[in-house]
Amino acid sequence: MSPKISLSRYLVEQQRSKGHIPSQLRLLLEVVARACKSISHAVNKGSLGGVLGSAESANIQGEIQKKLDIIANEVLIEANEWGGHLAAMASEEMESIHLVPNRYPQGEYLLLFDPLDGSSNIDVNVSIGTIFSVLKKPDESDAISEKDFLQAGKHQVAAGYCVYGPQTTLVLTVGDGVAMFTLDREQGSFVLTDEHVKVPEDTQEFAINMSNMRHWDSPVKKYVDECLQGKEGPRGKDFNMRWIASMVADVHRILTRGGVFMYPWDKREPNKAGKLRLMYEANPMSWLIEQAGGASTNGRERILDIQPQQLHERVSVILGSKNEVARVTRYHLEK
Ligand code: P6P
Repeated sequence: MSPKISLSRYLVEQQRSKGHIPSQLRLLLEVVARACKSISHAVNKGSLGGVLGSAESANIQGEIQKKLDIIANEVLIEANEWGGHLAAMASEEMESIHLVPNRYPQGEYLLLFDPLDGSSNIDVNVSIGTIFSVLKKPDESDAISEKDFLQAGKHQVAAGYCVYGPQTTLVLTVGDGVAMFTLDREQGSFVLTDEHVKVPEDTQEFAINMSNMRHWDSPVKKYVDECLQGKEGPRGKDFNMRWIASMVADVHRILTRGGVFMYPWDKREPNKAGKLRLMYEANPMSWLIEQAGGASTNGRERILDIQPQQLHERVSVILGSKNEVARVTRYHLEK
């Protein structure tokens, strides 16, 4: 029986062997992991903890907040304020950035997060999760402002998510592949369960909200129609479809067994690039997918190359098995 490798030991040994997890970043990742443990505990209580249902408030996105959205956001802020590793934070649940209070030392990192993604699934006991992205504070800036966050996803120094499902699993990259850690509730620690996550280059499974079909652009319609034709059609093979309406759960399935996830631009709100947010949903998930050998585009360009203009800007997302993402992207570029 090989010894259990905890998250802390993994980060120390990665730093010792690869040298790209400075102590402040290691502290940041351990603090985020501890916050995810607290969020998992609150999520797992469900109605017994009085945390289900709406908070009777709306966020910057105009979405009704669930009680757990606010709890998760507060847990992440309180956990990260005092450590001296952060200069500021940004959250899907907060309109503007959150500066580390002056009473605490300032660090060199910026933390962005969707504290509880997939909120529509909370009350029906379907997997949800926390998504996080870490950037470095620009050296030249002293007073941190929103523009310091507006860095392309390729500049992330760490990214990950914690999925609260049958297991609570933390999935992490610091730019040297993707590792998965499962929460051992008896020990209270995350234990390494997969160190070299790889997304199969091909797949027979696609994920999209089919109810939006009539609003899609033609490249997406062409791709999905070919999948639905199965082995009698141009793809020569049958496809399966999944849609959990929780990006963390859909991405976790793709990291585990392959697939292609699409939340593309559609005609419902033509002035919006897409539904998902670039900075704290698409960028961290895209880096994880690429680090595991997959691909991620907005239909036309690599998501990690997109220069953000606004903190909460949205983006069209096509990510997963490399060869499928290449096909969908090709259909967009041919249009
Ligand atoms: P729809 C959850 O609200 C989310 O942001 C993603 O996690 C998920 O993939 C998507 O929206 C689901 O959207 O329109 O299918 O409910």
